Amino acid sequence: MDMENLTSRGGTSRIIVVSNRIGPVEEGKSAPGGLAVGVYEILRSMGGIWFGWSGTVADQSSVTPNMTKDGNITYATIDLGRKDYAEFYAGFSNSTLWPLLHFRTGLLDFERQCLEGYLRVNDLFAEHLIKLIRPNDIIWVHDYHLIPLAAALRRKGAKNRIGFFLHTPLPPRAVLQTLPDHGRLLRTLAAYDLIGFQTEDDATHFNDYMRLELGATAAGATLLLDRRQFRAGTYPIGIDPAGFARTADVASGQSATRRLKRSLGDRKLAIGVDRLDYSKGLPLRMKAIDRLFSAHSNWRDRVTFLQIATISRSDVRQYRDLREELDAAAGHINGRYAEADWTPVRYVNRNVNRNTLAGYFRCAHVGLVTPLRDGMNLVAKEYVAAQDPEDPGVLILSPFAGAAHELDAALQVNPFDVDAMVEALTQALVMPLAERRRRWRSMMTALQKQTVRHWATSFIDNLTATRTEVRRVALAHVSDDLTVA
Ligand code: GDG
Repeated sequence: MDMENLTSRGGTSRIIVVSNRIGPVEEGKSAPGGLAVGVYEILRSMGGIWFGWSGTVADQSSVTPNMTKDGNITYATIDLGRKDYAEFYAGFSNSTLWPLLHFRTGLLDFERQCLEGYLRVNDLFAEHLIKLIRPNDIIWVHDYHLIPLAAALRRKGAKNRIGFFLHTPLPPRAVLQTLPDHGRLLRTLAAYDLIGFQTEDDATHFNDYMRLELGATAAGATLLLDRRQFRAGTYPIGIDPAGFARTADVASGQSATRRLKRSLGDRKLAIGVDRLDYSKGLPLRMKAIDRLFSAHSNWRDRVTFLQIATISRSDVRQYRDLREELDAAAGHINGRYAEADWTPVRYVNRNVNRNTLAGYFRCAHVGLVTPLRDGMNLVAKEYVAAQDPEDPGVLILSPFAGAAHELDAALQVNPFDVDAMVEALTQALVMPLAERRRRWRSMMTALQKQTVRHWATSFIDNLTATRTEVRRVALAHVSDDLTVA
């Protein structure tokens, strides 16, 4: 799929991607999230407009978007005012929705004022967008910051095809019910034509919530609610495995990776790379590293654990608390086991260059990806793609990452079970080459089946087809009283 294909379907369809943050995130700035990595990859090849927040907090939110062009991507960005930022971004998006969507109701902070701020910023996005879009444009909205955006656009008269992709998990109905006024927010999803999820479980939770909680009815794969018809589907996000493999291969010969290898000597390397986020299971991972050295003292001085944890959302209290907890955990392990010439844990809060990261993955014997809950987890996929096919490392993966469905040849381990993580670590460190190769080949095949390009083209193709398909189903199943907006 590319812009030519879309154009040849009649009309001048452009793809308009909308997300809170836009990419690529510059080095040295805040942590690049998986969304920016995935969407950037796609827009670079397909072309289109990317609308979102510039990342700048100003006195007032922007009155007009700032437009810049880079190759075939046009960026349209707005600054957020301090109040909008605090209520929409730090407040409702990241203190209420993020913990809710990751099953962490105990961490949920809810303020009505923040919900109002969230709805207000979604209206503001719609106000800017409505001036940018043309009737044939296809609009693809990303993630939990923008749930009510299509409803806001429809109120302003947009008739376009609008799709939504949720990068996080969607928890079951009983968890969603803990959000005050949940129905008001979640029924706005009916304003989209297609809603995409990372896994079947997420899509099932959505269907159950819509039917049992809001009274939506199903006609085939189409849901009907508030006189609107929409579809939900599963679109697991992928990476560009061949491209990432090449990057890792080249980077492994470059100075950053060579320096890392030299500093390890004969020791093995275990690596973790995560945004510093409580969904990623970092304190329990540190506990497992601690227990590896206490319960299996033979591994002391023979393994180094490198954890790259880029600072994220540092104006949200839970993230500041987590940072303190991890500083203490890393310090504690090093204080207890370090030798003059061996540091068990290298803990890095800096944002590392993407090529360098690929090189680090390639020389790591073990990749530790142990989130407590994660929509997909691209790091797991990148770690696999970066491996040397002749001598691949071992991925230890939580079953609570969306990626676990495809990467079933990883060593899967429950991250709440510290002893099980220690066992997986010792197994990974001594795993024979034949088994490593067999597991790696199986995982690499899975990655090649579901690339980031496949993710985007299947979503856009299905979104493009929705109206026709929905109309056909509607004619077959329901009275013509229902609108096909
Ligand atoms: C959300 C969902 C879903 C990390 N540190 C550095 C760095 N990264 C890159 C990784 C990877 C991306 O950021 C992180 O993606 P993840 O998928 O692992 O996690 P989230 O940021 O939580 O992403 C997640 C994703 O959206 C996509 O749908 O998979 O479940 O939570 O690409 O490599 N990149 C660089 N320096 C770093 O220090 N350059």
